[in-house]
Amino acid sequence: MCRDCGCDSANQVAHFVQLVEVPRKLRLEQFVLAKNDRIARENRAWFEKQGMRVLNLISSPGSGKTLLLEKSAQFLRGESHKFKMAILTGDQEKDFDAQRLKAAGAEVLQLNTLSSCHLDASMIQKQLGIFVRPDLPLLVIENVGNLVCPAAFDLGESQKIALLSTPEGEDKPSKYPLLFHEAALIVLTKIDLIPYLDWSLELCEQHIRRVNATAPILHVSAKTGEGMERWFEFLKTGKTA
Ligand SMILES: Nc1nc2c(ncn2[C@@H]2O[C@H](COP(=O)(O)OP(=O)(O)O)[C@@H](O)[C@H]2O)c(=O)[nH]1
Ligand SMILES: [Mg+2]
Repeated sequence: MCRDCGCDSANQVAHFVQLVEVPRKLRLEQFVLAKNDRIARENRAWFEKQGMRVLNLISSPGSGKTLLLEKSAQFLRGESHKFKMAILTGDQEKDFDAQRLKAAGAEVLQLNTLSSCHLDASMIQKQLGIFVRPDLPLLVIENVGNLVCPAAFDLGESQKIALLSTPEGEDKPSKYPLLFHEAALIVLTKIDLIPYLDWSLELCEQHIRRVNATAPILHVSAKTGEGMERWFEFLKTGKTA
């Protein structure tokens, strides 16, 4: 969790943290995370009771989360009821992503976090039984674009999915290990750009395997469609093979 960027759920707490001595800072940080974890456990129990699957998509801004979800919404429209998807999309401000996703046919709600750089469990809990409903049994959460704080805040999801786009370079899993360690699936996006970059798939996978030995790695281009069938299969079944 970041202590310097105002990422606590209450700004007053973030401001207060700056005023007190280090051990107290640590206690406050633990308090904020412990409170979030408790709400996340409640969310998880609610999702399990309703038979819902919840994916928390985390990556840098611009790595392709929304385009991947636009293509997913278009694909799932033709599928059976049991694959009906809802999307909660998080950004600090504006509803551009919700507009794009709605145009692609998605059931979507924009969450604006304002000063906060991540979604937290209470923001999700407020939507349970309202926007988040069991008649939409797959919930995908597009987290705020950020490789750090969203990884520390459990939302009650079934799985975290990390995206990494080729123009970001190969080394981000080693530099931001928590997200890539926690991810149940890692999606390498924008593979259509490889010919234009000094980017090595082998090196990128070495960085991933330093922090996560087992998560499946997908290679996709939401722009050209390459590799997307494995992503769609994962959305439907939870399996990538
Ligand atoms: N070439 C290419 N561009 C992509 C791909 N996926 C996303 N983009 C572009 O990257 C930019 C950021 O994508 P967006 O989905 O908004 O990323 P987000 O911030 O992670 O939601 C947009 O201009 C997309 O059209 C891809 O697979 N290939
Ligand atoms: Mg987006």
